[in-house]
Amino acid sequence: MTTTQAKPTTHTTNSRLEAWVSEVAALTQPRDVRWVTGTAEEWAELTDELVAAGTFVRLDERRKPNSFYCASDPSDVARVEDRTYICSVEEKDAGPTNNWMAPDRMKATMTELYRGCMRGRTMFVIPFVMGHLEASEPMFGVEITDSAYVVVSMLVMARCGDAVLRAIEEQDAPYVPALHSVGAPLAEGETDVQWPCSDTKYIVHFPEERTIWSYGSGYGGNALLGKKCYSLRIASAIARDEGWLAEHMLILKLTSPKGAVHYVAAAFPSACGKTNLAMIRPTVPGWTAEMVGDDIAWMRFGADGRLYAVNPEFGLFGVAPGTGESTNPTAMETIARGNSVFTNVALTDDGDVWWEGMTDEPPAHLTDWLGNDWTPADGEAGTKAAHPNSRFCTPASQCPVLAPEYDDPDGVPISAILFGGRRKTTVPLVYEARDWAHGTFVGATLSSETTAAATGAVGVVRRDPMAMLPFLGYDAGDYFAHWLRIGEQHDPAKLPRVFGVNWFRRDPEDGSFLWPGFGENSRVLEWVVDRLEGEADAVETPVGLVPAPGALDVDGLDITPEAVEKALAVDADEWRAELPLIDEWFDLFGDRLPAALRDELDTLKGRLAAD
Ligand code: GTP
Ligand code: SPV
Ligand code: MN
Repeated sequence: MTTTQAKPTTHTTNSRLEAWVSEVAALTQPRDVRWVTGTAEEWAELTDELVAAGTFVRLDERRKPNSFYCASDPSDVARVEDRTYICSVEEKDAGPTNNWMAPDRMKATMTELYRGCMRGRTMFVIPFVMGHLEASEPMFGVEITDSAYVVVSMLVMARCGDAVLRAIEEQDAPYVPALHSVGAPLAEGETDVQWPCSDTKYIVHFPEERTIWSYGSGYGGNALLGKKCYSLRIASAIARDEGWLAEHMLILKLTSPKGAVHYVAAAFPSACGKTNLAMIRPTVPGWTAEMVGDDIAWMRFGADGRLYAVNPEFGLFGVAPGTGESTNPTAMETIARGNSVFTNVALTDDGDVWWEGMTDEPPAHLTDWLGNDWTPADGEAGTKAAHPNSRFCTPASQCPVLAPEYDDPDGVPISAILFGGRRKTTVPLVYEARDWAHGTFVGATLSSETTAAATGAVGVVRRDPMAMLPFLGYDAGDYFAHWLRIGEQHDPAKLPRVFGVNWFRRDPEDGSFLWPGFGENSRVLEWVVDRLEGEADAVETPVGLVPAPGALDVDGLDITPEAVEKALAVDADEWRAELPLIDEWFDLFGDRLPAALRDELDTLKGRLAAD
């Protein structure tokens, strides 16, 4: 890493980048400017500094090598959807599901916030690329941040550093400028806090300019700007313009006992099971599952007419609670290899981490995420040791079942897309859409209970189209039209087949999950792949095709046939209760709602009336 004073210097031959860095430094007034190079020495230097500052606690080298515990400010623990804006030139282009402000007004407001906001801090410049550096058109970005935590996390989550900067220079390539500040300047001699942040937060996107401005938060999705801000909000706007898809989807490689390979993408809202499905250890004998991606898929059509997906990320930013040997042993193995940052989990007395769901029995004593002593008695009294949205940040390369295709810049051909949410009622374990337009309807009407991944109430059912509600960079009505257009412009026989899933249905009698989930979800994947191969039977219902009696493999499954039946059931009364909610949802889009989706809704109404 190179260190300089905050005065004009030459660090890059790209004069536009040099000028932007100087301009930001002049506005934000950092103590110094450091260009991130991506070396192991730099990682060691930064993590040492974070330990010295009290932000990081180094974990025990034998338990979690080169890994760190970190607790945020208790107010800065999740994405802030109410502070997230799409500042398109015209309000209508942000659509009814996004916050909007005129770009000039937003820039004026934020420029005043940025003025002097890095005083007393180091300003880091992180050249990064989302996706492969060897892609035919690499998707570059440069994040400026005054948070070393953000730098360390970005080094895990994206391909960063000198090689990227050289490629930007050599190709004179466009890049997304992404400006981030925690918004906590330090006065002369003022000692820093463990987790600087501001009560004023703005997470802002200028889609036409392909620019990101973020202020006030250090939390992942608000601050690691390559992830949701670039790879979903900005990229979705680029994808609409260029005819591809930037989606909140995991990518999974499945190999059947016969050796047939299928790649499946799945969109579930935040904290609804993507990382777990991406890392699934199948319980069905003979099946192999490998991870390509766990959160984001960029999908483009190949010369052969099929839809190819790449994972633009380099790391995993996973929900910690619920991750344990019995649920996600793959993740446990990934983090055991070290090189990870754990935020808002609990710290054990022997320098390891713990969270609810890691083991059946908690350790006898912990330091909880708020820094308090914690014993199992506190747990019984309802105090969580880890924040529900605590996260592990770990290199994807450490995943023991990472598919080799992860390294292929051309990606993998997708055979099936799953849309799923967290629904206690109504939505069956699995159902298949009749065709692409119906699949688009299934995605556009996807609903889920809110989770701790965003601030606000948890457990409230809302529509979350394609699991993209918080991540769309433009009008959702136009987004639906984009999906439908893709179906019209491509060979239906080569398009992925679309399925809906729900691992989270509850028994109305006792509130327990009807389906065991996790590794057992391989039974659903088996049915999906067998459908693709023409080998599994289905029956028509008003909402789509569900497994015919006996078609879902339940051999050796530890639940009653009645529970399976309840999990798979399509109850016409429950679905009829859903109709006014879908009507209300569609009304939000006015004349920007594609007619084909109204037609799908009318078809559903007709089928339910006849049922
Ligand atoms: P983001 O990183 O926020 O996008 O979340 P995600 O979609 O990757 O969700 P993740 O796989 O991390 O799971 C979130 C929570 O749901 C964790 O607590 C999991 O233990 C739990 N979970 C995941 N899969 C299942 C399942 O099949 N059944 C049940 N009951 N819980 C699950
Ligand atoms: C999500 O909330 O969907 C996440 C975590 O994957 S964050 O990166 O914070 O968005
Ligand atoms: Mn996510």
